[in-house]
Amino acid sequence: MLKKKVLKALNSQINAELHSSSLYLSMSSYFHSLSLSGFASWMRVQAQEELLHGMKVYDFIISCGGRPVLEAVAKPDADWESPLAAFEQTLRHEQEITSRINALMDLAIAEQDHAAKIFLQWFISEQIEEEAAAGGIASRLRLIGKDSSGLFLLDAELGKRVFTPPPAAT
Ligand code: OFO
Repeated sequence: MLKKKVLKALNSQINAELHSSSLYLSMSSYFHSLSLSGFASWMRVQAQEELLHGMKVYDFIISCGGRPVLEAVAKPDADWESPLAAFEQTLRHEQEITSRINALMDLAIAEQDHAAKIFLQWFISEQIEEEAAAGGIASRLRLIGKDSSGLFLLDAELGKRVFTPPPAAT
């Protein structure tokens, strides 16, 4: 059974993940408006992954006998100054999510909630990848600058990312 404080924090994490999903879907729409279909597709995959992260927390709460409680999801931004600005925001956003996950882990440790600690380990590792991906693309966009051929090459590369659904539960 989850400790009350841990349950509250996990519920709040569902909301944060759903907000991440909504933010990245909004960025996907922004990239479509620039005719950057590879960037748009990359962000759409990212939005799908965030939804999965939220569902992972949702399912964990249920498997521990708790009840997930959903809250309103904050409205995402809709426009950015440039592709670089969107990826800089993505990196900042992921850094904030990392802080939230770290705080959740601190809480699980303080509350001696061992199941939550094991569960959160996956998110700790995932955040390393999330920050590296967003930061890497932002760095490449900085190098590309105003070179549109570089931008289109990166667009083609990002378009190759595919969403891999997790194996169905048995
Ligand atoms: Fe769920 O990792 Fe990004 O926000």
